[in-house]
Amino acid sequence: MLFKKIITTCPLDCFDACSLEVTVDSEGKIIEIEGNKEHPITRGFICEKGKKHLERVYHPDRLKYPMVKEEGQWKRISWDEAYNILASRMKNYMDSYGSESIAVYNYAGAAGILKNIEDIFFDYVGGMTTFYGSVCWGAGMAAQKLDFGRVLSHKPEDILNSKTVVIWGRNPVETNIHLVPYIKAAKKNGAEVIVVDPIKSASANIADRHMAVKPEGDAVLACAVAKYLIEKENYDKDFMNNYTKGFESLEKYLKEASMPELSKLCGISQKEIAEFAERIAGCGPTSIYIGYGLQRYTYGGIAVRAIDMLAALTGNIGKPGGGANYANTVGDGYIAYNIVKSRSNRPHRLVSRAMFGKAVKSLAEPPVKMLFVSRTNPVLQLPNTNEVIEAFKGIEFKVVLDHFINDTVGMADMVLPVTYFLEEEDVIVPGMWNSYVGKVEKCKDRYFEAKPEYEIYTELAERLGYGDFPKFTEREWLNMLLKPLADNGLDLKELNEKGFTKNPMAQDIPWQDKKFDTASGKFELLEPYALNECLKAVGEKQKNKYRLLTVHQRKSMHSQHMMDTADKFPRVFVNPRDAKEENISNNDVVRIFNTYGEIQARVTISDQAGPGILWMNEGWWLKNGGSVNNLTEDSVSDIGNQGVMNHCFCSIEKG
Ligand SMILES: Nc1nc2c(c(=O)[nH]1)N[C@H]1C(S)=C(S)[C@@H](COP(=O)(O)OP(=O)(O)OC[C@H]3O[C@@H](n4cnc5c(=O)[nH]c(N)nc54)[C@H](O)[C@@H]3O)O[C@H]1N2
Ligand SMILES: Nc1nc2c(c(=O)[nH]1)N[C@H]1C(S)=C(S)[C@@H](COP(=O)(O)OP(=O)(O)OC[C@H]3O[C@@H](n4cnc5c(=O)[nH]c(N)nc54)[C@H](O)[C@@H]3O)O[C@H]1N2
Ligand code: SF4
Ligand SMILES: [Mo]
Repeated sequence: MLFKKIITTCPLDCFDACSLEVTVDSEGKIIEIEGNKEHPITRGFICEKGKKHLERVYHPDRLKYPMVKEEGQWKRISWDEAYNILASRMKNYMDSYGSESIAVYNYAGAAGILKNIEDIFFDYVGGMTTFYGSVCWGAGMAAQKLDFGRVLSHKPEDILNSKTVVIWGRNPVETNIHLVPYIKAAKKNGAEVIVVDPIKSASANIADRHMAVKPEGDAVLACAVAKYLIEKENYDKDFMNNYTKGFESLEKYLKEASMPELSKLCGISQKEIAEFAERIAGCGPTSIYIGYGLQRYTYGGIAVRAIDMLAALTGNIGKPGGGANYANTVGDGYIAYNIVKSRSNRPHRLVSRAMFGKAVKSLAEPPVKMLFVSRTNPVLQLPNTNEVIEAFKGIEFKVVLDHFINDTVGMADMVLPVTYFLEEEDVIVPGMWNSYVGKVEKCKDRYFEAKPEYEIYTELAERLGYGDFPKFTEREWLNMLLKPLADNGLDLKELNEKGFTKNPMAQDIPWQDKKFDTASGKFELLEPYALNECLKAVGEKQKNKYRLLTVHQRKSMHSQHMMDTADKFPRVFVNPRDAKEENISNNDVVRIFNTYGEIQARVTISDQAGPGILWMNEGWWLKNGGSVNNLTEDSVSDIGNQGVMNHCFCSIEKG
């Protein structure tokens, strides 16, 4: 039998953006998916989710046809019928209530740039209800934009120049597996690896030191370390005096702060604070890898700004082996998403993503009558699930584009089956860590009647009589979208032939010239009043006895790979002292509840987190006892309109 090998790229919302080698047999069936050994960053190994693409693309439960719900049952319809229903509903709602009665909710479930056709289409229509803000990384993005002007990371290999590596609220062993060999190599090179996380995570297990900071305690810890270094005069005076804005007032504020109070607030002893400070300031370059869990809090922006401040103070900005590495949005502004002119020039009505439930419910003029959902599972993944469900119930017609019937599709009136990346041509321009652009190649024929989004929206435009919406092929769309990157040197030939190529906008060591993209051109330090507000709030007494942290897990991308789990209930990890106090044993089923809702979960007693902290993985389906977001608050962070899902308090009791 003859086999074909095709190079493509994993589109999951991941730091890594792995290059994949797909083996196809002579019948056109995919028989294996492996890592592409040629890729310099992802180097031939992939995670179990990457392997699982094979199972999911041929999964018997995959959606085969468009369907509508009639009396609670899904009924197959043709694409023709689907378009007619969508076009006539859209026209009716726009005529009777105005275009804002149609809402469009999408997210990052698949990373191909052509997947954003939906935004291009609805920007073209104009005047819809759409969503701003983030449930992922928004506070930290806003923070680094304030400090640096842009959000950039050092190239992965630069970690080998570090003498200290701080993994701050990030869990690469689960979420960024290709960073791990680099961390291990740095360690072999003599670097000390320190993990700062309330949970003794899998990444803490490969570190030399774990600092169990209290949840929301990062800004406080960073202040304590900065205070120590300023008082010892052990900081980069040249950088602070010449390349930053706002140091004088910050220095004064930190000098006046009380070290014993800071130490108590963040849960790290003064001895540990001093050791950490000496290590990151006095032993050669320190790279900091900042994660996203620590900014899903009310003061998430301040937390990241305070960590950036430490990178500045210790002279680790623009230097080999340094860096405050949060994300690497090198492609931002270089993809031509604005190539189609709006037919109406109407701006969208914008609603907060993290407050979806209460915000959508409150919209009156006009109310939302129709909702498009794509590349996301908002019923599970948005904060305050019960409010999201209520909002969904109030919307007359909901259509979801997906591969499977998940909890969001379950609440919809129509579902459209989309192709899997293995059936598509696309390009991925990663922005989290890996800075190689990846090609997505067709490896197999489409599954039953599944269609790619670009085709769905082109055909819908036709039904709506929008004659000037372009009818491009995949290749034509991609060439147009990539033009700004190509104009800046993207090697399209290499991309098409090898399946990946370096993003020409990527930098090995950002900010080497110490010229920042801020208004002042300097690194802008956080203001004492904002810091003060954060410190005061963190010190306030919490409402319920337990904090709940919901973290990402290796075996699933959010809810996607939890579809087939055999577990009847989610797992909750409880500290032995709390378990004893609540009279809870291993494997007991417990109720976890607060004012937002309740879930049932099965207990694992573990001392990975200290007393008072419960933790679970996110992504559990309603059929498994409930979304973890049944318990989370739908409000936003200080900056960046970020959901605050880790700012969560609850009670626990036996089943
Ligand atoms: N409590 C709590 N909540 C969280 C988080 C947390 O840590 N704690 N994390 C947050 C974060 S960081 C994020 S990024 C969000 C993620 O939130 P979501 O993006 O909603 O998460 P997923 O479960 O990955 O859902 C993606 C959906 O897209 C579908 N999909 C995959 N490929 C395609 C495609 O090509 N086309 C279409 N149309 N659909 C496709 C998948 O089948 C799946 O249903 O969740 C957030 N929610
Ligand atoms: N396998 C897998 N990989 C993924 C994902 C996935 O779902 N599964 N999701 C992808 C996406 S969309 C994202 S956004 C990234 C997220 O990647 P990460 O940021 O690495 O993961 P998180 O689980 O969001 O949070 C990281 C850590 O923050 C810690 N944390 C929580 N609160 C605090 C705090 O107050 N202070 C400190 N210092 N730490 C705290 C948690 O305990 C956790 O260990 O991962 C991506 N990669
Ligand atoms: S999910 Fe991430 S680590 Fe796994 S194969 Fe895809 S890109 Fe690679
Ligand atoms: Mo995310």
